Amino acid sequence: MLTIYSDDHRLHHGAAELYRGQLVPCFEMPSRADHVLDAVRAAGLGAVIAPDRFDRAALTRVHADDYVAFLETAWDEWTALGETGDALPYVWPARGLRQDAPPDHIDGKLGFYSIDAAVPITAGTWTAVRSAADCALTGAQLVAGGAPAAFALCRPPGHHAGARTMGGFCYLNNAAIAVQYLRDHGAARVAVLDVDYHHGNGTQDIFYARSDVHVTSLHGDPRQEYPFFLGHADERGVGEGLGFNRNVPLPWGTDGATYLAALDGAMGDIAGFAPDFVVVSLGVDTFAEDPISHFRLHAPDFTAIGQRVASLGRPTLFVMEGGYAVADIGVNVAAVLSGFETGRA
Ligand code: Q9C
Ligand code: ZN
Repeated sequence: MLTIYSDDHRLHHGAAELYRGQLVPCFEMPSRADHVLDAVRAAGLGAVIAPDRFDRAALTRVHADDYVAFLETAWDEWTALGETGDALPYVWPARGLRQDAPPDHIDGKLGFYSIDAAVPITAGTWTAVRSAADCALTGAQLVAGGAPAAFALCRPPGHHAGARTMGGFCYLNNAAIAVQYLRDHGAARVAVLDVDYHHGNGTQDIFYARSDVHVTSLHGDPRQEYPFFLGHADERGVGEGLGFNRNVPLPWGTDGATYLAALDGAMGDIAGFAPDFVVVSLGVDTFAEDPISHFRLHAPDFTAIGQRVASLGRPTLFVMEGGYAVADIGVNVAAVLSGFETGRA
């Protein structure tokens, strides 16, 4: 399968994030993508190509126009204050505060358009974010055109970004943008399978009231784990979308066997939906050595995940999400993709 990748991701490099009361170097760093690219090449998965440039309109099919405008201008508004470091939010419209009155000042906007502080905006963030979305869109274009599979090596990741919110290292929801592109180019039904360690709150929220997109997420139980405020098993969708969202929260310490059994339990639902395409939000932060996560998967488990996805027998777009054990990310991603290729054969 082809991999779609842009060097533009390097332009996004936050300095620090809050971690247990301290400012520490951002876990979501450029070298993550380098390791994935190296491993994809070493595994001989296929050529690596640059993304095409897509219209801004492909982004606003999923995200609100005012939110995209915020992302486009945030750095300039920040530097106009004389600031030179990263832009970070520090106040949010939580319970008891107004959510219907976007502020004018950049400090207010940063909080209005975010769910947490793990989203530094730097000089090159918008360029990197836009190119990551282009990678996902190029992958969607490939599978829409008949390719059996593609891998969008997106950085920064996307699944925590909602229609009008950034959060959890995510700005534009690359997977959701790709799903909507597929719907706009002939697909009747698209299934999302999110195997990142964290619940894909943004993806869930974007498609929650829709029956044309089935979203399944396996993740750390939100009673114990980020994002804490979405991802419970009783979230099944709303209105027309009722029955088209499935969450499988799992406890800290979940090992490969338990994880794969849970995945098997969800596969019938996805197959029964008879999707025209499958979009996999591919995080490998379920790895045993991940520094911010608490599952215990190893390389053979990632191969098995790829084989399970292949068993669906549908054209599949893999979209890179999380994974922070930097030296191992590439091997684990390549294991999923190789498992898919052998499972398909
Ligand atoms: N500051 C993805 O895997 N922060 N995002 C955890 C450490 C949020 C993870 C606390 C983790 C977000 C795409
Ligand atoms: Zn994650």
